[in-house]
Amino acid sequence: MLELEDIQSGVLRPRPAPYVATYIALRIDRRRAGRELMNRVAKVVTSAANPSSPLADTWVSVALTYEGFKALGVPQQSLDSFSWEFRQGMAARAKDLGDLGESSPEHWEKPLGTADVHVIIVAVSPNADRLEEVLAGARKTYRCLDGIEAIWRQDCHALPNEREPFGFRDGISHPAIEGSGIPGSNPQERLLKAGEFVLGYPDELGGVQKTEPEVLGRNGTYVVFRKLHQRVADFRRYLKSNSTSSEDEELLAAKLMGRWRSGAPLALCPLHDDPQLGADPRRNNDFLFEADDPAGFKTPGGSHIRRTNPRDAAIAGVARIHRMIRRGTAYGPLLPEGVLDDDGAERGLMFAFVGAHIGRQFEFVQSQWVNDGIFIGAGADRDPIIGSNGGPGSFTLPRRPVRKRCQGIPQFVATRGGEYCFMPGLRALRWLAELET
Ligand code: N7H
Repeated sequence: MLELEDIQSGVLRPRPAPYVATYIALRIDRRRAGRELMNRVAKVVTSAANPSSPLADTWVSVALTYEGFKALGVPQQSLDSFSWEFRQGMAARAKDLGDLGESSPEHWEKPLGTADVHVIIVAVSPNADRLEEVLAGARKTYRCLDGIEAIWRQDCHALPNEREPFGFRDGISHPAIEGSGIPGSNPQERLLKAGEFVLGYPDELGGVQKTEPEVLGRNGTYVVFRKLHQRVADFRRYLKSNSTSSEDEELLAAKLMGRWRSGAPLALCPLHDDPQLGADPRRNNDFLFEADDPAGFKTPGGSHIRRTNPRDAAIAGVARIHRMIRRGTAYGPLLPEGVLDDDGAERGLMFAFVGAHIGRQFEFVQSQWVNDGIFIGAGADRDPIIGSNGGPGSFTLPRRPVRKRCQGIPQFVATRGGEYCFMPGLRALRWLAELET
């Protein structure tokens, strides 16, 4: 059984739709203040105990970086029991993640990627009033606490058309987790072992991740935050200049994503959009690839959703051990419909990954599936939507009688910063509050 009352709500619960969200980064200048902060946040953080209650759609979560654990005075033996990638931090992993050129840490929005970011508080709600209410509670935990400094904030909000900045419906596909009480979105996917997403439980490989002491890691998990800027005008111009009509443009967008912008999957409606299907959570993720579409004539092997979750498709490796929980929230203004020139505004997604294995989940997907094509026999092709390439990308569109090669795909997404964090269980927050080192 999963100890839901000890797991933070933000770990298991999909974000509401529509939503508003705020991310706040804190620096701990005094160890004692940091411990008092842990004591206070343990009282405002919501647990996953009510997995289906609509009220629990509003939540506050708290996560710490490795530097944050150090600032609290967590003993070295405990620090060493966390995963290697977490201890390195995201900025140190930049080369492997493809964060090069404009996306490299020296260009990141400060203080992201620096040793100053210790704690990240996230508040999510279906509407602005309730967000403000929970934020007021969250602020009380650190305001007037000498030795805690709020150093960064990011506000996010669902766009007016309920799509992400490129115009696609997002937040559709989620893995189903044994014991969570939250149904997965694909009825054809077997439940995943809880240890894939929460420490202290058996995972798909039979291992159980533990920290020293066990209470520190149990019911907690890793969270990867990435602020990803989206070049919407470039994306639109690419579609336009590689299509002969607006229908053709929409089909190309769908082929790059694996879904129409409405969310309807090509696997279920390959020839035309079906907005009703796209909006129907009982049907819009109910599909596999292999039996029906092994060669990718419907959903190209190189499309964003088939790369990042090949489901049952024949690939080098096993897809189940690379599943991820995602929590994307959009920031910045909508680029008005039809505008093809960049207006200079910052817009994109605060991407959040949740999982117990940063290495074989997030990092693997980012480096082997997003930024490489070898696992699907597609050579150097990268993810056409989010591939980071430092040069023009390419994409293969399986077609009869001959495949089409899309060349010169610009990089549509740039990394503005990010952090590897750990989101402790509620008991662990109290353990941190009571540290005496
Ligand atoms: Fe992606 N987008 O909004 O255009 N993503 N993603 N992603 N993504 C998905 O299924 C997007 C990013 C995954 O199970 C959809 O919810 C954008 C990273 C995975 O079928 C859309 C960015 C990584 C899935 C987007 C971005 C992933 C997925 C379809 C960056 C991992 C589920 C809607 C700015 C390293 C696949 C849905 C499945 C789906 C978008 C980033 C992974 C619309 C804009 C960095 C696993």
